[in-house]
Amino acid sequence: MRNWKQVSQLKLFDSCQGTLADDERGRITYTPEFVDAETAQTWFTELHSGVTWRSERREMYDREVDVPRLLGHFRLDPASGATPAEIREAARRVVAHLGVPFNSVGLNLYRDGRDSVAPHNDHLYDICEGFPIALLSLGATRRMTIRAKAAPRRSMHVDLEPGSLLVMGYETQIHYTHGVPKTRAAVGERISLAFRVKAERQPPKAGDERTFAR
Ligand SMILES: O=C(O)CCC(=O)C(=O)O
Repeated sequence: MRNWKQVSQLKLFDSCQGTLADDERGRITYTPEFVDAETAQTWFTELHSGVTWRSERREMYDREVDVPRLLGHFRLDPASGATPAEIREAARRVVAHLGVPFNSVGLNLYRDGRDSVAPHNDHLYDICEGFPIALLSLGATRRMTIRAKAAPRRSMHVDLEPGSLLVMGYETQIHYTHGVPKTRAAVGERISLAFRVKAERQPPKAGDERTFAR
């Protein structure tokens, strides 16, 4: 297996694919073309126009700010009649591929390079222990930065291409943050589908990195 440093360096110059991490801090895999390019484009177009995107404001320190992207959400247990066919089909494929009973999909729409998600981990009280998070990307490629919270403090930069699937194990949410930084590059719109096995709401667990307005 490649070590972390090799992987992060490799990503700067090459296309990233396969297992990016697989140790006691968790497993991260990247599968380009999980969905073929034509399907990814069709799903992007349909979801872009078909989802009722909402903007949110969140507390950041002592003030409220806009969340810098638009959001959507559908439950999958079972999917309601209002759930777009593209979401149902994407969920079917991701569940079949990973064998994980995802019951929730969060949608993010990045309108341009000013939209982003700040470094964070998923709240551990919000997801079922042991289950990974899967991110399916549609539209423009955006770069995700994944950083270890403690030494050895390695970082990875993964270009999330349309049709790709990034899977982050539960433990990675304890040991890493992930985020999609803003960019000055002229990038098109991107939609991500974040599949999760959601738990009943519980108090925060140790290891949760609480971030706001991400
Ligand atoms: O857009 C992405 O791929 C990342 C989304 C994310 O980190 C989240 O929804 O928590």
